[in-house]
Amino acid sequence: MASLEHNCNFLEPLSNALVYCNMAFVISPSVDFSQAGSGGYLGLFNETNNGKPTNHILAVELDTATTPQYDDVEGDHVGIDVNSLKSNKSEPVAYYVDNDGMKRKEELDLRSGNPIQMWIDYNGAEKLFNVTLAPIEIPKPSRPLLSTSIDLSQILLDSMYVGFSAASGGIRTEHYILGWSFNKTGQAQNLDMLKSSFTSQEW
Ligand SMILES: [Ca+2]
Repeated sequence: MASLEHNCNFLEPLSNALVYCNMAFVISPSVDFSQAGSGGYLGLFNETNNGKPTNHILAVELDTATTPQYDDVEGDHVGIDVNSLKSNKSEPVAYYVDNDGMKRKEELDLRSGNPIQMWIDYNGAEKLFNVTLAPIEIPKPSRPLLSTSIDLSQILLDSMYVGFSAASGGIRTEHYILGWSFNKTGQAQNLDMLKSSFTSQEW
């Protein structure tokens, strides 16, 4: 369905204050987010519309802040959001190592500046939504980090936009989409051609 590379750089030292460097892959019926909040609102929601089925927004968030009111897992996490900042499912940012029986997880650090690739796959027949991550130099792990049942036909409207949102708060940050591909009806084009140029650069 979609594949992207992500890089999030913190430009100032981290303090104990709640800081945000959040990014999300988004499917939305509108590109008007003028009423959306920054920081924990991901540039997608606000206090009033958060959680409402009328949003028709699906997002896969990469979130560096632990917000208790959204039942966030501790630390950097990836979450599948349906109309709400309270994720349907979320996990600390990590990937499964293929050559170890697919049981061992390696942590990923959204603050490192190292490029990360994320694959978002949806099987419409099985209504299965998978999110898989890995460092850019690692091929797609066969075991996804997040796998959950979602009926997208109940969420998405006939006409939708696909893109990204990023938000910061409490600290100056930069977010990079290094490349992405999307296919509505089958496997998205892989980004191997782009990958070779990324890995030859210093990050
Ligand atoms: Ca979150």
